[in-house]
Amino acid sequence: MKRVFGRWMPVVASLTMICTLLTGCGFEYNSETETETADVSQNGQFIVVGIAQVGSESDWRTTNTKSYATTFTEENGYHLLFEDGQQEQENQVKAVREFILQGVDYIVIDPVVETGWESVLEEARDAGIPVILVDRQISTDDESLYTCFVGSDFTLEGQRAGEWLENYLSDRNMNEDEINIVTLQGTLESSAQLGRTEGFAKISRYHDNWNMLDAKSGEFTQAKGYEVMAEFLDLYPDIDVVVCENDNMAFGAIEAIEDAGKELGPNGDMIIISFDAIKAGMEEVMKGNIAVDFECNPLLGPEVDAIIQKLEKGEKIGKVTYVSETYYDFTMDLENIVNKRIY
Ligand code: GYE
Repeated sequence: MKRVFGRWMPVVASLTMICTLLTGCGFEYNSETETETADVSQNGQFIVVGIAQVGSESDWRTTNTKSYATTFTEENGYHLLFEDGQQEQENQVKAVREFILQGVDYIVIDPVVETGWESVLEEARDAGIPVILVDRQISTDDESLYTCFVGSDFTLEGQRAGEWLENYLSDRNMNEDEINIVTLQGTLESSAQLGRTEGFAKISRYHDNWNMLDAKSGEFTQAKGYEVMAEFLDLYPDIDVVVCENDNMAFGAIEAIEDAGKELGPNGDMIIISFDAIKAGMEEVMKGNIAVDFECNPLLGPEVDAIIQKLEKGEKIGKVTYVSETYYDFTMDLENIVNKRIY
């Protein structure tokens, strides 16, 4: 599927400023629009990719953004237009509309939430621009609105977390005990939140003794994670398990638990189950503050690159590709893995 249109059309381009974080990576970080004629593809020399990122709410996200920036370089034949949605769908939709206007070759979206994408994706489809969904999915009955998805299977991650807890409790002869559980959820209605919550519930619903005391969003941020955990500690005097739907919220929760004078870990007052397994998260596993961390791979740039290269050659691609992931817990010797971890 070769679309010459996007590469040759002189476009109304945005006034660009270089994103501080990614200075030197040669990508454009769009801010206010200004009328200026430019051919971002430089006469078809580059494949122009517009990425509508969620925001910069977590370390996972920072690594994910870096992965795009280091993949979609001019050396690799790309020109990258990047927009940070600051956790607002409205900003992402606006970014996609700008990409359409600019006649990019591919639109890549990490959708902040699952619903509300139909009209803008229809516009992209009408313009003939392939849309690749990355990291999070959308909910729609019309699969022709996007070309494909690549990212994590969040429901599986949540389910494996539940299964891990089952095994942990049975290893300690605690499977009949009353277990009080609170959940720090991610951004509500995002795939990562919906999947992890639902996956864990798939297991918890078989255990009448697992008391799901409360669940509240910590927006995937450390500050909010602290706030929500402090609130839970005030409300519930006897929490056994804290499920944090990402590592940054777990870092906030650890601080709140320490400030409340409680002890973390298998021999302490409560344990934390987390998701992402970024290097700093795994270090907390090594310290015993996080009991288990379910890996979520942020290095999605090369995955998207592989898809685009196939599309360029007219090859078939799968509609949904899940990346493979594992988990790390307090019983494992993690030193070598942590030392090699690049994020
Ligand atoms: O777990 C979290 C980030 O969508 C997988 O978003 C991603 C999640 C990740 O903010 O840290």
